[in-house]
Parts: sequence; C-alpha cells; structure tokens
Amino acid sequence: MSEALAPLEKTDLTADTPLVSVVMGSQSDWETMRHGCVFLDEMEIPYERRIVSAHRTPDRLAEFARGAQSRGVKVVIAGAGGAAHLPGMVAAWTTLPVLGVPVQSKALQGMDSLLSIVQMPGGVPVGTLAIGAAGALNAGILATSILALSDRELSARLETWRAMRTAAVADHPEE
Ligand code: RP5
Repeated sequence: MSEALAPLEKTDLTADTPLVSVVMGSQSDWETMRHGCVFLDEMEIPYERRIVSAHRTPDRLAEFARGAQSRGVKVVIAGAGGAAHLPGMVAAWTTLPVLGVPVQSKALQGMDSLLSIVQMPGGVPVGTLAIGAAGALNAGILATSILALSDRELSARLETWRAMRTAAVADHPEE
C-alpha cells in the first residue's frame, strides 16, 4: 500500500503534478490508450503516461503503483493486452480507483485481455472498460467523472462536452 496519503483537497487542475496516471504494458498499447489521453487533454486535466510492464518491469510496476497516491494521483487508467495482469497488479498495490482497458490482441482479438482484466477476485477491483479504443476513451471520461465529483469546473466541462455530442446528432438521416 502507499507510504503516505496526499491530503484530501479539491483537485487542482492547474497543478504540475498529474491527477490521472495512464499506464500501459507496451509501446504497442499506445495506439489504443491515446484515445483516453486525447480526452484528458480536451478536459485540460493534468495527467502522465508511462509504459509499465507487469512482467518485464515488475520493479517499475511496484514503485509506480505504491507511490501513485502519495504523488497526488487520484485515478489510474491501466491498459494491457493478452495476459493482461497490469491493471490487476496496480490495483493490488493501491486503493486508488483503477480503470482497466483491454487492448485488442492479435491472437484472440482482445477477449483474452478482457477476461484477464474483468475477472478480478472479489476484494481487489478493477473497473473494466470495453476492448480497444472505445474502452480507452471511456476510461478517460470515467476518470474525469470521478474527479468532477469534487470539482464544479470540471463537472461543467463534462456537461458541455456531453451537450456538444447531443447537439451533433441529426434528427433525420441524410441520403
Ligand atoms: C502486453 O503484451 C502489452 O500490454 C501488449 O498489449 C502485449 C504485446 O506487447 P509487445 O509485444 O507489443 O511489447 O504485455
């Protein structure tokens, strides 16, 4: 578990330190995970992105996950493919909310990633999203929703984004 807790304060959207940490098991996951980062950029949320492999860099994983809360991180988004143990291992080290994104694998099209992430034993939760880009985007949106619980400004940004999406839906299909 974390060594020291950051004080429970209102989120500081102008902070230099990240509020969301986006981690992925490999460079090859970036093509998927960037969809969440684009959203965090749009919401102007300070975040960091890192490659942390559960099996190739286990020490980096432990250091990252144990220290995230004391660095002020509020939500972790973790994406991995195949035997996707990264999100679960992060959740084992921290009580921060962990959102898991199953990356689409070549062998099993991401079903392996999905089941690896979603089937956490009771007691160590990983909030699991859809396979691929949609899951990464939704992880970014959910992370924003979590932060918005204690931040009116962020809540307003989220509402504006939703309203724009609603306004963009036509009444009738075009030929
Ligand atoms: C997992 O294995 C990664 O999360 C990635 O989705 C998958 C393939 O990794 P690379 O072979 O591209 O490094 O650890």
